Amino acid sequence: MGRLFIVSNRLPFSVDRDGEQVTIRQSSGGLVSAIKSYFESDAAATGNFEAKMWMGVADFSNEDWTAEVEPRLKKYDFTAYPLFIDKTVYKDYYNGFANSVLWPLFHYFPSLVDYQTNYYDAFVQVNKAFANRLAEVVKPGDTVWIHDYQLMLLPEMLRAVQPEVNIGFFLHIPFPSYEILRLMPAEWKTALLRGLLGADLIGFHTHDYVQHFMQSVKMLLGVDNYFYTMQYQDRLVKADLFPIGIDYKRFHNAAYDTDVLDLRNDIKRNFENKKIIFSVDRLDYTKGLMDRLNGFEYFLQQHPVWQEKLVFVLNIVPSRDEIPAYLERKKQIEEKIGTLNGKFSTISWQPVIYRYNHLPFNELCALYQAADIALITPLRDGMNLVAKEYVASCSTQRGVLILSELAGAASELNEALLVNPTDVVDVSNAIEKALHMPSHEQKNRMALMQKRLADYDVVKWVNDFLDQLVSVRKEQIKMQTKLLDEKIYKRIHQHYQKAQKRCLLLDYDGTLVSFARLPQEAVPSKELKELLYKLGSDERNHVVIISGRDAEVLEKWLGHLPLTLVAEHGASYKMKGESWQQAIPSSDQWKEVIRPIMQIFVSRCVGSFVEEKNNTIAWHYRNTAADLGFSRSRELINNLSQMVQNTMLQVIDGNKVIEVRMSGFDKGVMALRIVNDLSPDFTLCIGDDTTDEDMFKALGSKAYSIKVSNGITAAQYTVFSQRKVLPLLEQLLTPLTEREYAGA
Ligand code: GDG
Repeated sequence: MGRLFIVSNRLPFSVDRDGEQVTIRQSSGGLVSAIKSYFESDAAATGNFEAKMWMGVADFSNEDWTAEVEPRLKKYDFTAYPLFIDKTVYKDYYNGFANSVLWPLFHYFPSLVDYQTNYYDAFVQVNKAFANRLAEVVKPGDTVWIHDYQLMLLPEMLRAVQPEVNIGFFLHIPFPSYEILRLMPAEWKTALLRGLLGADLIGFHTHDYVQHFMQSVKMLLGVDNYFYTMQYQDRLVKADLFPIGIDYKRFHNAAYDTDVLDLRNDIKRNFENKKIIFSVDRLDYTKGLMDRLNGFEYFLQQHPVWQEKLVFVLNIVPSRDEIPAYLERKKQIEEKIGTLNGKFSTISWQPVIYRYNHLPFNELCALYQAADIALITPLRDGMNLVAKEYVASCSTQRGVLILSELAGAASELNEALLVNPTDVVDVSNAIEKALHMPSHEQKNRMALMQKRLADYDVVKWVNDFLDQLVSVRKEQIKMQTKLLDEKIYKRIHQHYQKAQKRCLLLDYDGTLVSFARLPQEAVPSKELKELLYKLGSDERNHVVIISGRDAEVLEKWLGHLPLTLVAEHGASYKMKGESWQQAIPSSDQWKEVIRPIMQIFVSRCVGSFVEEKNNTIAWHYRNTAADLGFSRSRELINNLSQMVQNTMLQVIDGNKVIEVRMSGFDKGVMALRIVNDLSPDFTLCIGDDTTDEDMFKALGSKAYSIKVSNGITAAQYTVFSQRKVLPLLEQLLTPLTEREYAGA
C-alpha cells in the first residue's frame, strides 16, 4: 500500500525555546486534530499504510531539530520531515501570497488583496522547495496528501518530478466563484488551477466549491468535466466534496470528564439566571466579528427585557498579527466592545465578556457545554469546525446553534438557525428565536445534527478521501490500458493487411474532421477526400461514413467517392454505387412540436442555433458561453424528455448538441446490419460521440472499436485527439514487410 505523506504548510507541532528550555507543543486547528484522530484510530492502527509521514515548514532551527526535537518526537505516530525556509521568503509566501492574496480573495474580500509579484515568486519558491524535498523521499506507490491553499502549486510540481505517486489535495477554505477568481492576474490563476490538476483527487468541503472549481477549470483551461471527472492532459483527474468531520466522540465524551464538568458548573454559577451566548474564533476579518457585535447590539436595543438576563462570552484567538489588515481589525473590534459595554452595562452586569487568548481544551469544552446559544456568524468560512464541535458537545441536547449561511457547515447543519451574518435584523431575530425555543425543539434539532456528525466523523472523512483516491487511481489504470498504443496498432495494421473483406465504419464530425463553429463549415479537406478515395477504391474495402448529418450534405461533400453513406444516424443510407434509400418512414409532424421549444432555448442562450434535418432536429450549443450552454442544455433535455414520453421520439445528448429523432434506429442498428450483411474478416469502427457509443456497443467484439477523445466508453480503445485519426487510417494502407506479414 506504500507510505502515507501528509503535507501541510506547518508541521503539526511547534517548538518553544525559553533559554535552554525547549518545549514541543501540539498545534491546534482543524487539520491537525483531524489527522491526529485518524492516526490514532483503529483504521490507521491496523495499518493501511506501511508508514506515516508529515512534512511541513519548521518553526525551529535546524540545530534545534537535530539536538532537541527529533530525539523527543518518538511518541508521535508519524515521522516528521521539517522544511527549513529562509525567513524573508517564508514571510512573502505565507503573510504575502497565501494570506494577503489567496485568503482574502477566496473569502470574497477582493478589496483586501495585495497583489505583489515578490509574494507570488516566494509562493512558487516555497512550493518548489516542498516538491524537491518530497522528491527525495517519496517512492512510486506512496500516497501524498497535500493540504490547503498555501500549497496549491505543489501537486503539479510533485507530479513533474515523481509521476508515479498517488497525489491527493484538499482545500480547507472556500473555492470562490469564477467571477472572483478571474480578478487575479492571468498567469497566477491558471498556474493555481494547473497546480491543483497535478493531483489525482481534489477535495472540497461543499458542492458549491466543487462547482466553482469546475467552472474555473472550464473557463480558464477549457477542460470540461463529466460527473466531476476531468480529462486533463493524458490523465483522469477527479474533484469531489468531502465535508470535513470532527472527532465527535472526543467532544461528546468531554461532557463526562470531571474537570470539564467542574469548569462548566463554575461558568454556570458565575452567570446564574442568565442565558449564555458563546463564540470562539481566530481574529480574522472573515469571521464577521464586527457584524456579530452589531447584531447583538441591535438585539439589546430591540429587546430591553433581556438586558441583565444574558451575556455574550466572546473569545478571540490571536492570529496573523503581523498582517496590517488583522491588527487594524483588532483595534476596531475592541473599540466596538468598549462602546457596546459602555452603552448597556449596569453596576452588576456587563453584556459582552471579551477575552483575547487561546483557551485550553477543557475550558473550550466547558464553554461549549455551558452555552445556551452558540453564535457562529462568519462572513465566509470553508467549513467552520466550532459549529460542529458545539453541536457534538451538547450532550443534554439543550442548546441552539445560530450559524451563518455563508459557512460551509451550513450545508450540513440545516437544523441550525441559519442567518445572513451582515443582516443585523436577521441575527437579532435568530437570537430571540433561540432564547424562546422550547426544549423539545432544541432536542429535535440537536439530535438530527448530532446523528449526522457522529456518522461522518473525522476518521470517516480521512478514510473516505483516501479510498476515493485509490478508486481514481484504479480508473486511471483502466483508462491507460485502453489507450491505443503502438503494439495494438501494429496488430490492427497486420490484421487489415491480411484481410480479404474489410469494413471500415467511420463517423464524420469530431472523427474525420475537427469541429467547426458552424456545421456547414466542417467541409472535408482535400487530404481527407484523397484518403477516403484510396481506402474506398480498394475492392477488398467497404468504407462506410456513418454520420448524424443529413443525406443532402453527405451527398454534396462525399457523394462522388466510392463509399457507403449513412445519414442521420441510419434514417437514410446510400450503399456504395447505389442510390439513397429511406430506412424509416418520414413524417414531419412531430417537428412542429419540438421546433418551438428549441427556438425558445435559442433566444435564451446566445450563440446556440437549431439545425433541421430530414429526420432529426438538433439544438447546437458549441458556440455559447461554456457554462451557460451546458446548463441550458440540461434544462432542454429535461423539458424534451418529459415531452417525448410515450412517443416514438428519442432525445440524444450529443457532443455540444441535443437532438430529437425517431427511435428504433441508431448508428448501432445500422452498423450491425451492414456488418452482418457483409460478413467481413476485418472491421474497424471509429467515432467520438455519444451516438457512436451505440455502434461500439452493437458491434462488441466483432470490430476493433476506437473512441476519439476522453470519457467513459464502450469502445475497446481510445485515442486522445481527432488529429490522430487520419494518420492512423493512412498508415493502414502501408503494406507489411515480409517479417511483419509473417507476424514476427
Ligand atoms: C480552516 C478553514 C475549516 C479555536 N480556538 C481555540 C481552539 N480552536 C480550535 C477549534 C477548532 C479549530 O480550532 C478552528 O476551527 P476552524 O474550522 O476555524 O478551522 P481552521 O483550521 O482554523 O481553518 C475552516 C477548517 O480549516 C477545517 O477544514 O473548517 O473553514 O478556514 O477545532 O476547536 N481550540 C482550543 N482553544 C481555542 O481557543 N483548544
